[in-house]
Amino acid sequence: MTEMNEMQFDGFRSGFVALVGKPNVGKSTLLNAYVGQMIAAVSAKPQTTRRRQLGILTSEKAQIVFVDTPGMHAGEYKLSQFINEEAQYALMDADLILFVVDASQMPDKEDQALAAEIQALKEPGKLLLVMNKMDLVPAELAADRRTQFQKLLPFDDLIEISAVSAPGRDLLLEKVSSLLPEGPKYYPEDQITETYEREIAEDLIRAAALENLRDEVPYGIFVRMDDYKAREDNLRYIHATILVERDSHKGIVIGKGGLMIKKISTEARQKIEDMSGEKVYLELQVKVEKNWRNNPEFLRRYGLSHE
Ligand SMILES: Nc1nc2c(ncn2[C@@H]2O[C@H](COP(=O)(O)OP(=O)(O)OP(=O)(O)O)[C@@H](O)[C@H]2O)c(=O)[nH]1
Ligand SMILES: [Mg+2]
Repeated sequence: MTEMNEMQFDGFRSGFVALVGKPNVGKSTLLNAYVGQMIAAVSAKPQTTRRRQLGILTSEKAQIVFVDTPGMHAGEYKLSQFINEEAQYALMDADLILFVVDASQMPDKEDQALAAEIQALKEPGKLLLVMNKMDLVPAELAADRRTQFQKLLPFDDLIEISAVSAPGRDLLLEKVSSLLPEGPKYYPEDQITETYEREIAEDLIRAAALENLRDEVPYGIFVRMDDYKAREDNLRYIHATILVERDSHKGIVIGKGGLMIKKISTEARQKIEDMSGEKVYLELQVKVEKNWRNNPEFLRRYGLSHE
C-alpha cells in the first residue's frame, strides 16, 4: 500500500482476523463474546462449526472482522475435506491469524501439525498464538504450559486468555487492533455478521443435537430448514428436518417415547429465542439420508462443497 493510500484512512485500522485451530478449543465462544451475541453455535463436542462465519466488531478507531472457522481435523469424509478447506481459505485471506489452542491440555501432534501448516503461510507479526481456557489451568501449571505451547511457534507472540472472562479478551482485542493495518470500514458499523438468522438457527439445532447425542450419531447429523417464517407479532414458526445417516440413528435421535427429540427441541428453541429475541414455535422431524457426508451431490446442494 502506498503512503498516499494509508493517509486516506486517517489512522483507522481494519482487517480480517481468522480464528483457527483444532476442534473444540473455543473459537466460536470467542467470536460470540466479542460481538456480544450468539451468532456461532457452541457445544461441548468437537466439530460444531462447519462453515466460515464472520463476527464484525466496529469501534471509532477500528473494524475487526473476525472469521470463525471449523476446527481442522483429519477425517475420511468428503465433508471433512470441505471443513478443512474452509479453514484454509480463511487462513489465506486473513490479515492476522489467531491460532487458538486449548491450554487446559498439553499440546499434541495435531497442534504441532497445525502450527507447521499455519506458520508456512504467514510471516512473523501476522500470527498470534492464543492460549484459551486458562481458567481451567491450575496456577502452578501455568508457567510450564506456556513453555510447552511456546515451542509450537518460536518466533511469534503468545497471549493467555479465557474466552469466558473479560480481562483476557480485552487484552487480546487491544493486541489485535494494534497489529492490523490502516484500512477502510469494510462493513456498515451496525452489522455484526453476514450469516442469515435461519442459518444460525440450523446450527443451534445441530449444536443441541451434538450436546445430547453420543458416539458417532451426532456427527452424521444435518439440519435442513424447511420453514422459517414470522407468524403474528414476535412469534416465529420453524419447521426443520434432522437428517441422519442410518436407519438405526433415526430411532436414537427420536428416543424412547420421543424423549430425546423433545429434549433437543426444547434446548434448541431456547437458544433460537435467545439469539433472535423472538418467541419460537419449533417443529422437528427426523429422516434418513444415507451416507450424506460422502455424497457429492448432497454436499453441493447444501453448500458444503467447494467443487
Ligand atoms: N472453561 C472454559 N470453557 C471454554 C472456554 N472457551 C470455550 N469453552 C468451552 O469449550 C467448548 C467448545 O467451545 P466452542 O466455542 O464450540 O469451540 P470451537 O473451537 O468453536 O469448536 P469447533 O467449532 O468444533 O471447531 C464449549 O463447551 C465452550 O463452552 C474457556 O475459555 N474456558
Ligand atoms: Mg466453532
